[in-house]
Amino acid sequence: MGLGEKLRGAMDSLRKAAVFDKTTIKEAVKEIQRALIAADVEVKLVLELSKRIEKEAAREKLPAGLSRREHVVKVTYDALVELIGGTGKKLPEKPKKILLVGLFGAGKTTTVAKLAKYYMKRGMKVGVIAADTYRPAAFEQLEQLTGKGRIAFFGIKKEKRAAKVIEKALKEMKGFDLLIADSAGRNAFDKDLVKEIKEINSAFKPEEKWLVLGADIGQLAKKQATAFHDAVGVNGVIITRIDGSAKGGGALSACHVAKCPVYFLGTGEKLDDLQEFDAERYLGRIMGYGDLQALLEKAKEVTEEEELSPEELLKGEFNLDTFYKQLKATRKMGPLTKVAEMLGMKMQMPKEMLEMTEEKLDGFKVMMDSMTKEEKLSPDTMNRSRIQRIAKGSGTSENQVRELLKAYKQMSNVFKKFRKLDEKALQKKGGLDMQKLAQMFGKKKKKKFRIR
Ligand SMILES: Nc1nc2c(ncn2[C@@H]2O[C@H](COP(=O)(O)OP(=O)(O)OP(=O)(O)O)[C@@H](O)[C@H]2O)c(=O)[nH]1
Ligand SMILES: [Mg+2]
Repeated sequence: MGLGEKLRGAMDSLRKAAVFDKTTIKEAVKEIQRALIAADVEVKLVLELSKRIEKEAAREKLPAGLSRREHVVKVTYDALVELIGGTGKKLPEKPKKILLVGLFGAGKTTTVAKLAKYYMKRGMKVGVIAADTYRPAAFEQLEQLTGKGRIAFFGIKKEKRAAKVIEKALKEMKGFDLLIADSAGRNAFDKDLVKEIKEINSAFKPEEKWLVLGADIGQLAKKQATAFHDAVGVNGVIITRIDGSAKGGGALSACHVAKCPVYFLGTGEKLDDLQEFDAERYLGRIMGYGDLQALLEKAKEVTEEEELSPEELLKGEFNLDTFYKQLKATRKMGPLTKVAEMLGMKMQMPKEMLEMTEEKLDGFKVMMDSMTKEEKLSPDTMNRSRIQRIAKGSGTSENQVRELLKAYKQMSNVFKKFRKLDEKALQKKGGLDMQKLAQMFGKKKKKKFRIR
C-alpha cells in the first residue's frame, strides 16, 4: 500500500469517526506516523509533525467557525504540505537550458524525453542533446525515445567527450526555445562524475540543473541533493518511479529539508508519465480533493471574518461597527448569515445585504470614518445636521449616508429577531445552543416573520 492510501486512511478516520475525541485523534496520529515512517520520512520530522497536530488538537480556543474536527484536519493537511515542500519554488515557466544529472539508473535519459514533450505541449521549440558519452547505448536510447515523441535530437555517435557534444549541439541547434541535455550517471557520487558535470556545465551554461532521483532512495535523497547542490549547483529535483515505490514521501520530505525544490514526478515509463509537482495538489488528490477544498475555503473565510463568531455576535451589542464587520463577512458567508441559515431564516435576510458589492462597502467605510464614536455606537440618534456633516466630511451625499443608515436599520432588525430567539434559548438552558435554537424556531416556523 502506497503513502497515498495510508494517509487517506488516516485522514478518513479523522474525518469520519462517529465520536471525535482524544482517542480518535491519538489513533489517527499513530496511523499518520506509521504511513510516514513506512514512506521513509525521517523519524525526527514525523515526531515534529505529530506533536504539532496533537498540540493544535488540544487547543482550547479554536479558530472561529471551525469545529475541532475541521481544525485538526486542516492542521494535519498544512503540516503535511509543509513536510513535503509546500512553499517550494515555482517551476520556471520558460527555461532556456536544462541539464539533467544523477546516478546510474535514476531515470535521466527517460526524463529528458518526457520533459521535452512537456514543454513542446506548451508551445516551445525543444531540442535534446545526448551528452551521456559514458554508457555505450545511451545515444541509441535517447535517439529512440525522442523518435517516439518526434523530438529534435542531437548526438555524436562514439564521441567520448560530453563537453564536445554540447559545444557542437549549441552550434547546430540554434533557434530552439529550450535545449535539454542528458548526462552520464555513475554508481556513486564521485570525483569523476563531478569533473564531468563541471565540464558539461561550463560548455552548456544551463540556468537549470536538475537532479533526477528514483523515489526508492527515500530519505537518502537529502544526502544526494545536498552533494549535487554543493558540487555543481543543482537547483531543482525530479523524482522518478513514484509509481512503483512507497518511499516517495521520504524522498519528497528529504528534498524539502535539503531546500531543493521538486519540480516533477515521474509516474511511469511512458513519455506522458510526468507530473508537475505541487505539494498542495499532490496531497489534495491523496486526501480527497473536493472535501479538502471546501474545508480550506471555509478556513480561509473564517480568518477573513475578523474573528466575529455567531455566538459573540449574538451576545454583543449591534452597532454600526458590528454592522460593518458583519457586512464584510456576510459576502463570504459570515456569522449572521450562518445563524440565519441554521435557523432556516436565510431567505429573510434583506437581499441587498447578501449582495453587497465591494464598492458599496468601501463607501460605507469612508462614511463611517467621518462619524464620531458615539454616532457609530448609537446610529439611531442621527439627525439631519449630523447626516449633512458626515456627507460633507466623507465627500458623499446625504442620500448615500441615509442609504447606509437604512441598511444598518434593516440589519439591526434581523439581529434583534435573532437576539430574541437567543434569549429564550438562554432562559431555557443557561447557555447558547444553536441546535436547540434551530429546533425551537422550527416549531414556530409557520408564523412568518416580516423583517422589512
Ligand atoms: N515506472 C517508472 N519507470 C521509470 C520512470 N522513469 C524511468 N523509468 C525506468 O527506469 C529505467 C532507467 O531509466 P533511464 O532513463 O535509463 O535512467 P538513467 O538515469 O538515464 O540511467 P543511466 O543512463 O544508466 O544512468 C528505465 O527502465 C526507465 O524506463 C518512472 O517514472 N516510472
Ligand atoms: Mg541515461
